[in-house]
Amino acid sequence: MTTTPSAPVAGPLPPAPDAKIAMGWMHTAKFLTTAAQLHHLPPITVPEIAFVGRSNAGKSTCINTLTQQKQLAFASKKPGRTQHINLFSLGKQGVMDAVLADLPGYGYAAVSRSDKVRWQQVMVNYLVSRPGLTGIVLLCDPRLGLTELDEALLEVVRPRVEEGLKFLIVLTKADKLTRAEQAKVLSITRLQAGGGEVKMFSALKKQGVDEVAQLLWQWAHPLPGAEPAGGDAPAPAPASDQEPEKD
Ligand SMILES: Nc1nc2c(ncn2[C@@H]2O[C@H](COP(=O)(O)OP(=O)(O)OP(=O)(O)O)[C@@H](O)[C@H]2O)c(=O)[nH]1
Ligand SMILES: [Mg+2]
Repeated sequence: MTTTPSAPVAGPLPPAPDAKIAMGWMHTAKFLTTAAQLHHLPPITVPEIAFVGRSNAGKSTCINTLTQQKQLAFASKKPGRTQHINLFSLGKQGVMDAVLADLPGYGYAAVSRSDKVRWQQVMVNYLVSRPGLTGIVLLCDPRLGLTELDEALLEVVRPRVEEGLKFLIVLTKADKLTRAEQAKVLSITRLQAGGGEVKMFSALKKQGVDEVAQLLWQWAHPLPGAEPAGGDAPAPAPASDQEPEKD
């Protein structure tokens, strides 16, 4: 079994904001754009935070819960629902200061081999080379634990995490576990995470929501002088008012 990279060393985080501030900031989320291929993504000059994980892990639902918007990201009982990289802008008063990226999940059995390989390539390229990528949230169903595919992803991002990319494992669907089961899976995953951050989360029970929002706020608002992990210092840009694509 491999372990995740150690906690990032990129400089201190700012103090955690009040939960209300973090949740208010999250609520400003707006659909920005969608792309099937990496080179179709616009260049982003603010911190970008990617949500990755197995298909059906709860990525889109987590984004909807954090942003307190029911249908911002497409969530579905049917795995493989998210097939594009969808970007959402965040920022008060229309000034974009961060972007959330909802990525298609991996490990969905019903997808053809060639589609799987194509997607894995897009995702690896995204994780390795996306400028401005500041943090990765790896979502994981605690009933499955970290699978081989999750561990392969961790290996891919390890060099960037060592350079300061922020990293958080969110164990979703906590409502499906008893308190005792939650405590057990948390400690096992923390061991696997090699000291990296792990949080329990339930969209249904709103468990862990404030905590994750506060951490993402901290990632996106580095202390002045701190080196951004993803590239050049972010410059505020106007948020887009574009509506989500209906499908
Ligand atoms: N009970 C419970 N169900 C959840 C929770 N989060 C997500 N789900 C359910 O899990 C299923 C998959 O959720 P999605 O958010 O679409 O998962 P995804 O990771 O975006 O999936 P892909 O787009 O296929 O990669 C849906 O039926 C959700 O309602 C949770 O916290 N509790
Ligand atoms: Mg999804």
